[in-house]
Amino acid sequence: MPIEEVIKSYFPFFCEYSVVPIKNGNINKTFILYLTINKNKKKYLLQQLNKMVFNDPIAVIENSSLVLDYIKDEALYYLKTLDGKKYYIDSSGSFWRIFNFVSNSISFDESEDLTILYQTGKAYGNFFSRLSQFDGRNLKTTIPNFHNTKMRYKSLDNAVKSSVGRYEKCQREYALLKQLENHVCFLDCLIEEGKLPVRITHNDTKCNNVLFNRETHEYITVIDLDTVMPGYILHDFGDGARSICATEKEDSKRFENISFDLDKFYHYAKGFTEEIKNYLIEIEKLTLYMGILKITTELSVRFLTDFLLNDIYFKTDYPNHNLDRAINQLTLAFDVFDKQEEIKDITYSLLK
Ligand code: GN1
Ligand code: MG
Repeated sequence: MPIEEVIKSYFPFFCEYSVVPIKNGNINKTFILYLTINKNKKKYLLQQLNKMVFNDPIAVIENSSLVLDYIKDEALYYLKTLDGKKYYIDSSGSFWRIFNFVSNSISFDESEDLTILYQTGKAYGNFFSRLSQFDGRNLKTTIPNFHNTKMRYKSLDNAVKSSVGRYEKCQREYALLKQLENHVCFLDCLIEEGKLPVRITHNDTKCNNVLFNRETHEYITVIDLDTVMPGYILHDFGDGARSICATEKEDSKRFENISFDLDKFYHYAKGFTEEIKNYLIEIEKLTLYMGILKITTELSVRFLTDFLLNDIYFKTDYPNHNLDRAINQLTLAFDVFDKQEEIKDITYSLLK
């Protein structure tokens, strides 16, 4: 059993173990690991990294370790194997790691609770501000062009050309996404021209990547540091907003109910901007809100591309899953597009 092999490399003297898969994330496989060692019951988080997505898994571990050490986050840490490594490669070549299980913590896929919305913004804003002086030259780019929306569109166009049998099912969605292309890709041109400063960013600021104290609902820590890399603040702001301010979850098929909730947004953005506003330069303040439309559209583009390529990237539960996700995010993106003025006013007033 590979899992037993993994556990033995960390804990040679365990008596019993069980693993419970948890459904968080579309890329890696995650389990809660229950162990009994000397009659003591322990709980950990076990993960198998997706090597197709992260083709340099050691860089992923090194980046996240550097960042965790720098911000002195004591809530979350890697366990080490008996030979002192923060990962284990099993006999079939799979890549594993174990984290502590953050006690008394909870995460949310969605929330109406204003404290949670505000605290989500604060958590990611604080993460950004704590890294503002970090020397990013030591970080590797684990996924190049991760939030390069222009490149994501190119990949979509290529997938349309090469797809066998699936383009017919998503012509409407493709055409709708093309309508948004220029409205978001001009930001990548600004980036190419060096107009936006490179920062150290999280790059996957989904609402369920924040752990909260179960009772107080204050944030404890930000998790999933796999894509911490040099990047741009509008992407972190936008990804968090698209995920927590939507009225339906990312996997919902109730498309008619999907919209961008401006009240939720106010609370999320308040938390985020309070933490970051003293660190931003003018052009970052001006473009911050545009990250929401960019990342929402980009995620729809990514889901649709993966659908056309027969689901090779994101985990899926059924044949049209990626298409449904693409429609979900596309619907949200068009609502964000319609609400751009309000979103802008809220963001600018909070940044004053
Ligand atoms: C993936 O696996 P997870 O949920 O942490 C993806 C993100 C997407 C997200 C959408 C490395 O993140 O970019 O926003 O799915 N991560 C990667 O749910 O591609
Ligand atoms: Mg992730």
